[in-house]
Amino acid sequence: MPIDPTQPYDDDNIFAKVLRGELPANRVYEDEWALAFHDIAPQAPVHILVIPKGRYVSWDDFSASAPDAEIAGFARAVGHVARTAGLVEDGYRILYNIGSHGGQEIAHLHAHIFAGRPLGRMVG
Ligand code: DGP
Repeated sequence: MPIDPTQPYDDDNIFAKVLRGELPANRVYEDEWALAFHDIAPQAPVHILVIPKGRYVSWDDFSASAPDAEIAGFARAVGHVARTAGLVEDGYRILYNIGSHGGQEIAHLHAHIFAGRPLGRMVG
């Protein structure tokens, strides 16, 4: 069920529980700004999710209201995850779903990192 990106942040969302350690996740990286873990239903040979530690529903509120240091820290974490996973040589895709048409289902901002096969040029 797609979420409304304008809704207030809900601390009961699944990724908030992963951040607090209340739900298990196959973690691959963590720093001051971000946590990365494998997607539970991978859509490519590599499918990693990177989430900010701050309370943001989607790319919309994050890009509008997060402090510059947090945006930079998160962006660097996403790149670091891709590099340390060895994805740069063959390439990869970063995807943010936002709201209903984007197909966003979890109301905590997450970057999808897809890799491991040619990903095509699809938009949806
Ligand atoms: P989106 O549609 O952009 O909101 O993507 C949500 C992704 O989260 C989707 O690819 C499946 C994944 N996902 C859902 N629940 C869990 C979970 O409990 N653990 C993990 N690791 N991934 C989850």
